[in-house]
Amino acid sequence: MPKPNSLEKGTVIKSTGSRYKILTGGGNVVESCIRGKLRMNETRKTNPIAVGDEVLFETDRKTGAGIITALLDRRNYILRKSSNLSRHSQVIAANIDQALLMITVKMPETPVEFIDRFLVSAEAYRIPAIILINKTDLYQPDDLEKMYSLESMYRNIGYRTMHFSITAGFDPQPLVELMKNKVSLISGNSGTGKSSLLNTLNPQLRIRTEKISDYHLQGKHITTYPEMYPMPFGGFAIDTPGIRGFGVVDMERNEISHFFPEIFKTSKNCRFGSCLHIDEPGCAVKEALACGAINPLRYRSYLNIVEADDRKYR
Ligand SMILES: Nc1nc2c(ncn2[C@@H]2O[C@H](COP(=O)(O)OP(=O)(O)OP(=O)(O)O)[C@@H](O)[C@H]2O)c(=O)[nH]1
Ligand SMILES: [Mg+2]
Ligand SMILES: [Zn+2]
Repeated sequence: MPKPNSLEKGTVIKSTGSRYKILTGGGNVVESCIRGKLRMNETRKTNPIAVGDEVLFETDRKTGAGIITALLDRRNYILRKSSNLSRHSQVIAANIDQALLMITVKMPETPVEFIDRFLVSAEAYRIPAIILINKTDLYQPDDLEKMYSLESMYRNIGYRTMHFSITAGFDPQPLVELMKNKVSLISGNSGTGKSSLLNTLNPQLRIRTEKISDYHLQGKHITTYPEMYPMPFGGFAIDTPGIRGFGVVDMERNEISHFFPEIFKTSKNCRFGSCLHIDEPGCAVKEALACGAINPLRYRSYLNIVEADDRKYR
């Protein structure tokens, strides 16, 4: 009788949907696939196992390849839908300490609604989110004005923001302090400099980066699969492909406001407990909007998510 292969525990550091790289406790990296039975279980998710997942795997004695046999309980995870109306969702990463959203005011411009959809998801999965604004070297006075007003909008709500230029006069220290000994997800639209940041923090990495398109002023989707990298100061960072749109997942209409902290706080004073803050009488959110206490950009993002949700039920 052949001896059964021994089971080992490891962390998924790369996932292409069919092939996985696993980091073992001993620091080895094992190329793996996934046992068929495991794959069947979760039908609505395009990827049953994601970067950051802890798994059990067997090693084939002959080839040295791993076979994932079990997914261990997740401490947390963050999901997105590829579009609002899509029924399929994708686990972006699991077991993360924080999500860093890298945005740019131009080259490319990150839309506020994109930021807000990301923040809503992070709130929904209770993952602390921090906004990083990159490419300040490119900003003219009007761009800088826009940047400061974004920062003040998000700081007033309670989000931490930082701004810098990775390629001009970058001081890594604030990021080192932020990311030290933590698992950080780096997210954002294509071309904002996510991979560049990780190359700068860990020069051994040499992750591929590419100039954005001159014509569309958009990134070219250079990073194609999420991958987790060790950081020299302790901890890991997960580089992810630039996302086009961020669909929020499975929320009831009356739940969406819970993930806009300032709207949620204000909504306690609405006349009706069921208020959706659209056109109900005695709506404290509409009042706060009228007097400038709630930012109209945030309210617009809120409405767009509620209305996208509306379409789902038609
Ligand atoms: N001017 C300027 N360019 C930058 C800065 N940071 C990164 N870049 C450039 O922006 C381009 C895109 O950077 P990447 O790191 O590939 O962007 P990414 O976010 O990883 O993009 P995807 O992998 O497509 O999602 C590269 O040409 C970088 O050199 C910056 O601070 N200022
Ligand atoms: Mg990249
Ligand atoms: Zn209301």
